[in-house]
Amino acid sequence: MSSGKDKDNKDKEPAAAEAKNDHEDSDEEASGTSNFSLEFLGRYLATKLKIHGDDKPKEKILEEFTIDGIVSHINKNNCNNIIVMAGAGISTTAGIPDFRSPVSGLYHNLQKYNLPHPQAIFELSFFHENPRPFFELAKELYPGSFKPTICHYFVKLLNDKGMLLRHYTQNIDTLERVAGVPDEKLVEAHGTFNKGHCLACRKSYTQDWMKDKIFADDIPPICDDCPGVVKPDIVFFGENLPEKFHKSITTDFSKCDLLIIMGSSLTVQPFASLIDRAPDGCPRLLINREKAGHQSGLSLFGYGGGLEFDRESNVRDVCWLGDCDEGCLALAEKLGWGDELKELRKQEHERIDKDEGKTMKKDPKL
Ligand code: CNA
Repeated sequence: MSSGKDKDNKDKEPAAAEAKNDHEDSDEEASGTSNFSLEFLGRYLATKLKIHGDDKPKEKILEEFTIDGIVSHINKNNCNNIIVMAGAGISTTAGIPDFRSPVSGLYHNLQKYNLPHPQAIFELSFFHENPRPFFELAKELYPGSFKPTICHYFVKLLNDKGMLLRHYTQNIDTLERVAGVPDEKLVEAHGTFNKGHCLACRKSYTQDWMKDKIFADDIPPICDDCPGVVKPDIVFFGENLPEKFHKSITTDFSKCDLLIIMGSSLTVQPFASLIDRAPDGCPRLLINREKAGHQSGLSLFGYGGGLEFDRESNVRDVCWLGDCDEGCLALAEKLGWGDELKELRKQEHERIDKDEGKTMKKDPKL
């Protein structure tokens, strides 16, 4: 990840943007302003300003706006530059809660940490004041206690078949790595528990070092060389995104021949805006429990942007609503890899249980 030494503020936007999004949500609720009226206002302004980014006639790219349409696109075009964008929803069936799902989401279960507000647990300013809640939560969610899901193995299979250009994940649980997605194909946009650094002298620490400290309740872990606190390299609100993220997005998206987005509310910037980097001719498939990305950014102002599956002008976007594992399995089955995917998951879970002897919290069955 880009180090905390780099004080370029450009990347502080993500945290600010998310905080702003959340703030805007509550304002919206309070004032009763609906997405409809915002969209209406946006389209009205777009008409007045003569901005018609969404109106230009476009060539239809998919035969149908379904998983079948996506499969036909893959087969006809021999897609081998597929980009996957993933969020917390691909890991919920492994037993790791996401942020925003009602009842089960982390934000709804943080009362015990007595925080000023839920996001504070991932805010650097609060962490400096009181790092304990973050480390208590880290203990609950620590990598090594969970097994990858069908989604993670689907991405691994895409790579094995030479079809994956890059997997961009917002997740910090390292399950892509556990599933065998190679480092060069992986962009961990919000960092990872894989490594850590002393916040004072920047000395680097391994995951095992941090894990030993955290599980021995030696919290917060203190640097061996100075009195600084050691923090896993996960990106907090107010921190820069990893350099690999910025380098990869500049070259990857122009090549993308299919974008698959799964398990994300697409509310955290700049990650969410990556959907707009896919070229015009590139289909985009959302696999999620709820619609996402369709009312984001400039789309609210009738100026293109965002996923288009709800718009009459849609030529390329598919929304598949349901469980990510089921969506990936449906896609794999239609590609003729259903059994291979199930077998890969079974064998890998057996291997993890046997070789690593880890005590897993859940073994979800499809
Ligand atoms: P989010 O905002 O919590 O959204 C998750 C989305 O996934 C929601 O739209 C859910 O409806 C959907 N969802 C949840 N479970 C499933 C499922 N089984 N099948 C289909 N859809 C499902 O999370 P995002 O990833 O969009 O937000 C980005 C945050 C979350 C990043 O900064 C992450 O670091 C952070 N996060 C990561 C983890 C993890 O590493 N596993 C866990 C919790 C939060």
